[in-house]
Amino acid sequence: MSRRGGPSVLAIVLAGGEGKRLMPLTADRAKPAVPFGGIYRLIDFALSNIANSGFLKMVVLTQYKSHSLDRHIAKAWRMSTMLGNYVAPVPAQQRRGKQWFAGSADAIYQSLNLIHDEKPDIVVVVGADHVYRMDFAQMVDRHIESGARASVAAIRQPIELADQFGVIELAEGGGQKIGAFREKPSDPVGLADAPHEILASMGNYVFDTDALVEAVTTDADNANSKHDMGGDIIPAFVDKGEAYAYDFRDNDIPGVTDRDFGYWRDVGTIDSFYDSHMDLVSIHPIFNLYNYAWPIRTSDVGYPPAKFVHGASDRSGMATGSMISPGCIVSGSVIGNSVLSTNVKVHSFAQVDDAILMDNVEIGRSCRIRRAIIDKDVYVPDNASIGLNHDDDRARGFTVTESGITVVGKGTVIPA
Ligand code: ADQ
Repeated sequence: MSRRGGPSVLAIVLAGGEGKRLMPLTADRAKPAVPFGGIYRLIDFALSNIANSGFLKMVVLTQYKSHSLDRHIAKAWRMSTMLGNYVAPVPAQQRRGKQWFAGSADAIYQSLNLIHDEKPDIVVVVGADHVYRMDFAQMVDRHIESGARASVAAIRQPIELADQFGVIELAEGGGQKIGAFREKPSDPVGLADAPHEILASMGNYVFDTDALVEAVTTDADNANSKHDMGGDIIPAFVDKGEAYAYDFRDNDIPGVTDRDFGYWRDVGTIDSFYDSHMDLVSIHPIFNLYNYAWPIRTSDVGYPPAKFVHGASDRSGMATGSMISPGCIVSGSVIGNSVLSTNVKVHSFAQVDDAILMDNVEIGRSCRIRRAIIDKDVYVPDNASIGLNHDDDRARGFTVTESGITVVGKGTVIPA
């Protein structure tokens, strides 16, 4: 789809990540399908950014445990009147026989037919694992102005995190040309003006179509390659002097204030996932879901409004400092500092604090829940407690992080 007068752009969303560090939330779903913020899935942020950028032709490359991802895309995005049929999930083509799950560059290689069919001028490739707002159209404009064949979105990060990122070193001469790119280095060098920071790749790229096709085709024949965008493809462009960095600080988003300017968060661990939810329910969250100038879209869940009733207790159910999704019923119980996804029921005399409760969770009478994440379809029987005694939590098979967050996996049956 081309913006008026602009180049034609195809957006490819890499959505095959395993998300091992998010276990048990990724036990049977890919990381981009992990529920976030009550009504969203992680992939909604990437897809909303692309749609808001004006790029309505997008394909989502799914590989790993993609069932719930496919379902979500069909419900939330393929049926969307705005996008018509443009969002298409594309499973692995299995061109490599058994070896169908390889790196992200292989996923693009296996789907080259889509690029050949579409014949875009530019291909925008984005990950699906992060929470942020970004206008990719501005990055495409800068890509074209710079004469780059490949552009890499870049953000400063603490040097301790270098081994989680592709680290960019700009070429000498003061421009945005990339001089070196090392994927997850263990011996990073800090920036000249900020020795405790590095310039990290955000895993979002803009390519001239012919250059991308050639790069992934050449890479596919390379037996020494891991077929990884960050590990193999970008370094190859850097070697040829054709890669430029795009500074995320130049990205100007409507409605974004000083506070959330530059917000980009990998919710790749339970702790970061939990913390970003606690940010959402804080008085002045850094990431503002209520910025309608750059809306984050998801499926229309079709549930009735959340409801607060007396139930068996002598006072009404209530929630403070919380986000309560449609379909929830809070009956004679108290919720504080929590995020409730759709269709959650909390019964009388229960107390839920600092928690994330996902779809269809039901909390029985007089339960106590604290600092916990409870995944979908879990029934917590009357009088149970979760998050108050970690030994007890572990004995029941729940995951407890070092920082003391208890995670109950999807569909776990908790004995009475
Ligand atoms: P990682 O996130 O570690 O680093 P990767 O695991 O390849 O890299 O994930 C990148 C994206 O590709 C994710 O959205 C993931 O879901 C998806 N993906 C991975 N393998 C896939 C496959 N076979 N098919 C489809 N999708 C797949 C990357 C870059 C770093 C950069 C960080 C930023 O390699 O250079 O710094 O992202 O977080």
